[in-house]
Amino acid sequence: MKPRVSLDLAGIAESLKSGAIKSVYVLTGAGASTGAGIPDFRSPGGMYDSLRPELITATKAERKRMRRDPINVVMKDMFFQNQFPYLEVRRPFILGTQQQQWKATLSHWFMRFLEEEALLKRVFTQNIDGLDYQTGISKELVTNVHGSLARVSCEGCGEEMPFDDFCAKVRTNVKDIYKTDPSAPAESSNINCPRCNRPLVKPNTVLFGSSLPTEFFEQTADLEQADLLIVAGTSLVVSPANAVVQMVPRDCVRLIVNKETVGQDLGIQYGKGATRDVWAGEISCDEAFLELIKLLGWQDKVRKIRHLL
Ligand code: CNA
Ligand code: ZN
Repeated sequence: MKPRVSLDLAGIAESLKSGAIKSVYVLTGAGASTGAGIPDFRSPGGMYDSLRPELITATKAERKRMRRDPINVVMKDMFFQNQFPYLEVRRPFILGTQQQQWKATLSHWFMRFLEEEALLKRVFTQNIDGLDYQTGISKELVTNVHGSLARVSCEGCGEEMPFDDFCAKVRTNVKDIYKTDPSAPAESSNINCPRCNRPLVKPNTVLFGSSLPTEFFEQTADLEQADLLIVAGTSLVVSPANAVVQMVPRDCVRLIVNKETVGQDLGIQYGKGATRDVWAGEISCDEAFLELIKLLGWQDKVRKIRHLL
């Protein structure tokens, strides 16, 4: 039986310092990167909010589907039928990545600090922005559960294309209908695969309806060693990634760093009834991790990287 951890941020910090907590696993989502300026899916101003199905769909049926659930933009069968919605919605993200527009936040740096203290066992990130790596965290400690924007390949045959070549085509072949030509009809983006000639070239992100990378299933097996699982900036609605919260042992403490409560349907408990779950409260990921950094006495680590934030 593991030693009892006082169920608040101070108790978690104390257990990290005393060595009562040795194995920390992290599950992050889009909310861990909103502080860097990248919108998430479900917050106000996010993809669900800003989607304009009438501008990116080709048929009535597509429009109906996308209005019913915007997640259809990143559905596999939709992409095979019409690549335009995915490429158009993802375009600012793709080009922003090429221009290295975003910087890692304190939330990303906190994972690196955990590694420095030999506490971090793994980060499962649902994010595709690659910000985790900017901190110099060991690549082998990061699992890109939903793939990444950094590589580009054909969804049909797997042929790879250099990221910059792809970006040049994104820029020249797709009209910026949201900004310059609101009445432009939806059209195919015509980024054809150099091998199979189908227009299925896209960043290596996992479309809904596709299976996750095999590493996810191999690496989640280690979760049974977790003393602490930090869940940061995710609505916990996307499966199977959300199942990570159920794969840790029953006595593993789960720290929820999210500005709203999430995961009740997965057994996360809030308030007085919570036996092993701690919610950092209605604060941002960066605020919560700063609080933890102070409790841990890691302010010096922040001073050293402040010029990078
Ligand atoms: P989501 O469903 O949009 O949920 C985000 C959660 O974070 C919500 O519960 C928000 O309340 C919360 N949140 C937002 N900002 C903050 C903040 N600053 N501090 C604390 N909490 C905050 O996103 P999920 O990651 O759960 O959904 C999974 C999808 C979204 C994955 O497949 C991602 O690839 C995809 N996505 C990724 C990115 C990225 O890589 N940065 C951006 C947008 C979407
Ligand atoms: Zn191909």
